[in-house]
Formats: sequence, C-alpha cells, structure tokens
Amino acid sequence: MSSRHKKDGVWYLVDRHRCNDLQVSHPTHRRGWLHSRCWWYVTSHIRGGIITPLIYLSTSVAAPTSSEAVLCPDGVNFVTREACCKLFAILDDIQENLFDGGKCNAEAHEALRLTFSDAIAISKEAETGGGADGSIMLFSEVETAYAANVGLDEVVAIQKPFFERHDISAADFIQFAGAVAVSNCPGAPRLPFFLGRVSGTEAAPDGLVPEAFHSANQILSRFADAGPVGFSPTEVVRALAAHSVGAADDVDIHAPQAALDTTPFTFDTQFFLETLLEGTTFPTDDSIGAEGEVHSAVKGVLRLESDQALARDPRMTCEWQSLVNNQSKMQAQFSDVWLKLSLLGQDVHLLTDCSDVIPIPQRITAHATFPPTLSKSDLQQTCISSPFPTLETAPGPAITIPPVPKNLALRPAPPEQPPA
Ligand code: HEM
Ligand SMILES: [Ca+2]
Repeated sequence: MSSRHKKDGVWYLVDRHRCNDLQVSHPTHRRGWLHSRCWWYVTSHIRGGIITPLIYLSTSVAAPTSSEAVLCPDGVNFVTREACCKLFAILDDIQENLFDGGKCNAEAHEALRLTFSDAIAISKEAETGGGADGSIMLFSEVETAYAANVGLDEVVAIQKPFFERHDISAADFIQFAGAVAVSNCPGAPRLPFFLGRVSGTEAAPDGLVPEAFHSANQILSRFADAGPVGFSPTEVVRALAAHSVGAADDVDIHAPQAALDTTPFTFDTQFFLETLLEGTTFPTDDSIGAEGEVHSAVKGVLRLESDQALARDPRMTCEWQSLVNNQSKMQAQFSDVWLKLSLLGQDVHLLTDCSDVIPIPQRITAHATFPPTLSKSDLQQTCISSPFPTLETAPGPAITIPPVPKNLALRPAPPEQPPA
C-alpha cells in the first residue's frame, strides 16, 4: 500500500501511513528511515503549550496506524481523515496558480498576513463574534476599507476566484491558503490545519487589527483581548516570526514592497536579529519615513515602528532575543501561536484535523548572521539576563535588499488615468 511518484523532478512517497507526500531525496531510502520521519512529524505536534495537546486529546488524535489512512477518490493521495481529501484539489490549484509553483512569493506573504487580519478581529471585551471566520473575504468591501487592512483589498481580490471555484468556506480557505503559503518558505514549520470553520455572518468592526504606529501597550492589550483567553506578550513575540517572510507595500509610498528583513523568502531568525540593531536608514533614498515606519539597519528593509517598540519593551526583549539564531524554537513556537490564532472564534471539537495535507517545508541549515559590515556593537537592545548569541558577520560590502516582486498578472488592472 505504498507507492512513489515523481513531480517536478522530486520523488514523493505516498505511504499508507500518515506521511503522504513525504519528500524524499532518494527514492531508494529504507522504509524505516521514512517511518521515523513520520513519527517525527506526529510527535512534533504533541509538545508543551496549552492548545496543541488539548486539541490532540480532545479529537483523539493518536499516532496513526496503517488502518487509519484512507486513499482519496483521486486515487493518488492518502489522508488520515477522508473529509480532508477535497483539499488536495485546492492545494494543487493554489500552489500552481497563486504561489507560482509552490514559492514563498509575495502572494504567499500576503496569504499569511490575511490569516492574521481575519483571525485577530474578535474581542472579548466588546463581545464581538468573529475571529477566523472568513469575514474579511465575505464582507471585504467593509473590512478592507479599514486603515489597518490597507492593501488587503487586492489580496482578497486575488484569492476570491480560487475560493469560489472550490468546495470550501471562506473561513477555511483563508487559513488553509496561509498554511500552504508558509510551507513554501524554506525554514518554516509545517503548520497545522483544521477544516470545518463556521463562516461569519457579519463584518468585523473596525479597530481590532493592530497598526504599525500603535504602542507596545496598545498592541499587547489588543492581543490580550482577542479570543477567550487572549495572547500573552510572549505569544505576541512568537507570532511576529511571520514578519520574517514579508514586505510592506502601503506603509511608505517611496518604498513599495520593501522587505521586513534581509531574507523575505526564508522563514529564518534574521528578523529577530535585525530589529534589535540600531536603525540608520530608510529603505530607499526617496523615503523620508512614514507613519508607522522607523529607521532600519539595512538599505531596502523597512522596519515597522511596532516591531521596534515590541523588540525594545522590557516585557518582550528577552523572548525576542531568545529567538535569534534559534530556528527550531522559532518554528515550534510560531506553529503553536499561529494555530491558536487560526482557531479564534471556532470550536475545535467540531473541526477535522487535516494537517497531513499541508506540504512539508524545506529545511534550512544557515545560521543567523549580522548583515555585512554590522556586528555586535550595532545592537541597540539586548536582554540583560542572558548573553547575546555569538554570531558571525556576513562577508562583503553593505547590501541593499530589492523590493519583493508581485505577480502583476494576478492583480486587478489599475484604474484608468484621465487624459492629460
Ligand atoms: C503586532 C502586531 C502587528 C502589526 C502592527 C502588523 C503590521 C503590519 C504591517 C503594517 C504590515 C505591512 C503591510 C503593507 O503595507 O503591505 C505587515 C505585513 C505583514 N504582516 Fe503584520 N503586523 C502584526 C502582526 C502580524 C502577525 C501576528 C502576523 C501573522 C501571524 C503578521 C503577518 C504579516 C505578514 C506575512 C506581512 C507581509 C505581507 C506582505 O508581504 O504582503 N503580522 N504587518
Ligand atoms: Ca526572513
């Protein structure tokens, strides 16, 4: 009951165990090795933290046995739960046509941001419903007009046709596309995905999505108010690993698509390192700084004022620093907090665990490095109670990070200019 197939020059093992689509570099690898990778996947999801073990216990997810896996009607894919089979058609479509053959491209970055903007819009205090309910897509004319969601009108317009041609709710589509998007970024964790969200019936109110010019206090209280238990300052730091893969298009009009770290296509810890460095420049020579923007350490990179404030806040600096050059911690903690975000406003007991449909991201081995010409002496903020990790400086002269290109073919046409 196991078979191999080759796609885009890479061999995949389709196994009757949970590890379908396990990427193997040598199709002749022994099964035992492959199985140990499968066990790694399962056990990596059962670890400390509050929500993950709860979910696994409450949905009775044990380590899979061969009898648990089912062959989907497509005759190719195996999954633990049959209800997840429909996701493979969506996976293939978005990988091919939205993420340009499975890349960590601008559209993937945007898909991740959309998961957050939909999910965080829920308030305990104001007793709003909402959360990860798809309202940002279903009521896009209302929600994408909010200042904090600037630019997401374009993202929703790009994603809507994909959502509409498949059998899936808007709420699930947004979180599924985000999890798949992250899997395209080398160094990322394989995010868990649960299917079956109930879609929202009204737009989320304005004011629930944090903005780049908000203070650390404003951001922390917004997160603390999101959902039944809220998010701690530590969880906020961990969630910001997302800014390791992305750009800002609408913060500084003189610096469109400016990357948020020097490696916007890799889910690595450079973001946590670079935001602790003293800021000396704006992304382009034209930029003079905009609302929500502060100096960054590298030309071409845009630093959000909120990232700077959180990195330097005594409640968060040590957690922030602890992620520098700690790839496995960054992965594991981001995965946990993203799962919690992706379930806001939903009852996990009613959802189906389809995590085995999400592709396994490429691993990275690179260590964090100070950008060329910079070193420890350029650090502006460090944790008092633990030493800063020893890092090398990348070789060569100072660099400029180019803007992250968008796929213009997917974008709505710009409005016609009136004749001069
Ligand atoms: C502390 C609260 C946060 C604030 C104030 C914030 C703010 C921003 C801003 C202003 C941008 C630039 C948008 C643009 O101009 O195109 C951005 C980009 C982004 N944000 Fe956040 N964000 C926060 C937390 C998060 C979280 C928790 C996630 C995901 C879990 C996330 C994911 C992203 C991604 C992936 C991008 C890049 C989007 C792209 O490249 O198009 N953000 N964020
Ligand atoms: Ca990065």
